[in-house]
Amino acid sequence: MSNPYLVNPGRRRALAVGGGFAALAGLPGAVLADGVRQDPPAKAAAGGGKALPEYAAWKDADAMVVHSANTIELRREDFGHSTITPSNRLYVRNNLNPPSADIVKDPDAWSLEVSGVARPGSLTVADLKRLGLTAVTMVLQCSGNGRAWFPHKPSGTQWTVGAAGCVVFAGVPVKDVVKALGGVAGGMKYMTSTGGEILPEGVDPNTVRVERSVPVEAMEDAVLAWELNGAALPLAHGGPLRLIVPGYMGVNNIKYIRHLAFTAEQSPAKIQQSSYRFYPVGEKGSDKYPSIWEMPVNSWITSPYEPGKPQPAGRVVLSGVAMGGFHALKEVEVSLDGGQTWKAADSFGPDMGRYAWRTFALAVDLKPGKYQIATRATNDKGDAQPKERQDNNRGYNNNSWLDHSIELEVV
Ligand SMILES: Nc1nc2c(c(=O)[nH]1)N[C@H]1C(S)=C(S)[C@@H](COP(=O)(O)O)O[C@H]1N2
Ligand SMILES: [Mo]
Repeated sequence: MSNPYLVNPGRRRALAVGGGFAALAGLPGAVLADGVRQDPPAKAAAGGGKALPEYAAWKDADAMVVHSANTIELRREDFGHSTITPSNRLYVRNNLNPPSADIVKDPDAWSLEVSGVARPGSLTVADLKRLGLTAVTMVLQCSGNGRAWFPHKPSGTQWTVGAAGCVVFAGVPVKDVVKALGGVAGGMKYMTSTGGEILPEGVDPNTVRVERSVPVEAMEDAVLAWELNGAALPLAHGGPLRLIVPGYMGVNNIKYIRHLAFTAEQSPAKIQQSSYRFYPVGEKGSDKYPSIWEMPVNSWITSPYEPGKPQPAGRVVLSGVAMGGFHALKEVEVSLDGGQTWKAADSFGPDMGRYAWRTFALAVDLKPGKYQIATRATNDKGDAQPKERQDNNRGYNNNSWLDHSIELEVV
């Protein structure tokens, strides 16, 4: 089969697996209006043909790229336009193998240890359910999302845009739990949470443990969640109980949480001390560099997105998702000419609050030609997406509008 796109739509996905970007790589590559060349992400399709792991077998296989058993992303063309990312299309990222599925058989029995409060103790999920209830719609996004575009090829999964979703979590506000336990103990500056994975034997636990600290103020909006998009939180997303820190990068949202601690210092775990730090290429990570906490403003086009397939001339509705990050989204603009001129796009669909993303659209009339479609979001604080990514060793927090732009051929 010489052209993988000349197939009936039902088979498109199957053939696109592992071939979508490879096909694109065969094209000359997009030349921007200002002469900057943007190469397609070379390694993005590397794991595209793998099967879903058992704990995530319920995911929508056609919509996902399986990089590895612990790293699964949503295809750019499968974000949809209904604001909420269905659970079976939400990306998965595990730093360690997930615990046994047995832990979600009786979610109410899962117990959480809480320390660094006036009256430390253990609470089961059943206990937590009696303390309070809230729901928050938020973007969950891996800090490595967009890593595929860093030219120095940082180690780690070569995510493009699909390590993000906008979902609803329900659970108890952390504030309510803290109140029930007499308040945060004096001098505590961080909220530190520990994942419930079984650690491999014979290694220093601090080198592998998934344990993250965030500033104690983050407690204000944090939730201990047992529900995702209206159903019990699945193991793949941290069931039976997960800490949610809205506006913070994915890594701070600890799955299968077993210990919530208010601490004077940040966790001694490697994942806190040296990994997930923003530092220059070629350097070694350490606590002198900023931790990956607050999420930056970002946006990207999700449709039309059919690499290698030209669009017919005439009216086209360009659409995508835009998020303010830690702050609420203010506006999103679209460029058809690689960032030389911009037009405001309309947000549509429900506004689900500061931490959710918004879908946006711009209808345009396009003559035959090649267009470099870029989007640029700005948040309430006044932060706008920069043109260029900010280089850093691990390839975190890529919100470059240039990297996220797409080439659209119109015939
Ligand atoms: N216990 C635990 N929590 C974790 C992780 C993990 O490996 N273990 N990975 C973190 C990272 S890096 C990300 S991006 C998100 C991914 O959440 P998801 O798999 O539900 O999409 O969970 C975070 N919380
Ligand atoms: Mo992540």
